[in-house]
Amino acid sequence: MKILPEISRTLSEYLLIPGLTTEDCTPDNVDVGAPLVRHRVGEEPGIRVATPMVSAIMQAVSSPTLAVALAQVGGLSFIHQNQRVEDQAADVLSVKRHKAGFRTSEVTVAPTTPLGEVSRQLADTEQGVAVVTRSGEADGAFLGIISLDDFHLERHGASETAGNRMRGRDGLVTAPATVSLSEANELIWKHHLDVLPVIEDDRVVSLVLKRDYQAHKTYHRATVDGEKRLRVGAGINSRDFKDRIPALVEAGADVLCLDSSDGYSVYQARTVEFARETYGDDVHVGAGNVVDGRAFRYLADAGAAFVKVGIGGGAICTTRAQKGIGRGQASALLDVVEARDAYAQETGVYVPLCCDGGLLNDSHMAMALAMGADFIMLGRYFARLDESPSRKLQIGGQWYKEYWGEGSRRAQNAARYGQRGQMVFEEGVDGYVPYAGSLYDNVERTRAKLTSTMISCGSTNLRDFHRDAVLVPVSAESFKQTGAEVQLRQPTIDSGE
Ligand code: RVP
Repeated sequence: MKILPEISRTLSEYLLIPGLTTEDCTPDNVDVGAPLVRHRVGEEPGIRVATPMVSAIMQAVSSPTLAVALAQVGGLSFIHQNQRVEDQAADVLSVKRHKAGFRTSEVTVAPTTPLGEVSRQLADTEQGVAVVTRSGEADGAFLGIISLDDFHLERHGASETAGNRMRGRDGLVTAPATVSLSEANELIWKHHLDVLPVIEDDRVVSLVLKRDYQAHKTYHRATVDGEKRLRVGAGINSRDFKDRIPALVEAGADVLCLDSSDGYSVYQARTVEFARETYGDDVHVGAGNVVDGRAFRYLADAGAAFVKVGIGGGAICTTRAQKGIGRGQASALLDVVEARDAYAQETGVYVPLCCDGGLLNDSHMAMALAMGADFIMLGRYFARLDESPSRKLQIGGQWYKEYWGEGSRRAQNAARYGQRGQMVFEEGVDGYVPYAGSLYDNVERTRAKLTSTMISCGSTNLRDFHRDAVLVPVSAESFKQTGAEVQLRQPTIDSGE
């Protein structure tokens, strides 16, 4: 037995001391971008994020809808692994179908499809335009397009066919698959188009919509791959990885992450080694969670793409009470950061750190990044938002969204907790979090706060922030003084109302 001399501390036990703010420290100059995967020191990583926020590998959090929104604003989601391999791969594929500015047609019909059916499918998928192919299949020969502007059910009748109202291929402006987004937009404006079909081998590979033009301008930070498709991550476990990894790779997952409450295990090393032996450097597998330097070193040596830090701090987590394992997030992070930096110095390889769980407000995020984390994984934060998959409901006049832990009875994620079959005991709870609106607004606000903190500390990028941040532990007494001391007249912006 050994007792570590330092007390286990949380992120709220520290404050940042401002550094010199110079003329360079303007919001436009601050870059909060971060590496996501291991790389040689001084070289560019294979994947970066412009917004250092990723969504937790949880049923209540990372759906395809949330993954698309988060990638659009520069972060990344990890589709949860507590589902059948085929379902998870389908989720990944549906995110990868979103190309920044290019979109896969969600509705394809045949020329014989009745307008009533076209209208129903467009409404179901919230789309305004359908592709018409000879077979009615997405990979069928392209015949034309039909949009809500091309017909009216009352005027043309629900049984009239799409072929009679579509805009035929001959009269359409189209583009080849090699077209860039700016060229596509040029064509749209020049020819007054609302939609530009992109064609390869007589098939529609994507559509560029005029109404997405503004969106693309807005999402200039989007996390995209070399083909401008949105990036997405996926959770895996150390049990069925030989089936799950190939299916996720095939579906186009950009990065994988072992989903476990305690990642310091030979099973994690074997999973990472399997991926490296099978795919070399092409497939990135993050590992964790860990709370000390030994565990970091073990997973980094095994080839982990990044290492996730945090045990027991999650908003829905009861692991510390149930099993007595864990460590305050600040202490865990500081220990692992030291090991990460020593590893980089010794081997020339930088293994990014993800701070996972227990970030209760935006200042915790700044604190974790100041301490040396490269990016942050959040569950509760994203669960509160419109884009999360959970139910929104009203309780006592207030809006909430459901949020449940992967260790809860509801989630039954036995693989994450090293249990077999039905879970024998729970390590998480099932509850509600106050609804907080749209992901786009919330992430923008969080970025603004982080930028403002970095400006106060005199840093214009996260590398400098890691190096120059000065932190101070706070006493219990001064900790009490961080909140507003008056009765509020109206809700704050952050309460999501
Ligand atoms: P939070 O952001 O505080 O909601 O924490 C999310 C993290 O909590 C997840 O990324 C995961 O590491 C952990 N988690 C998920 N489920 C449970 C549980 O049921 N105990 N914990």
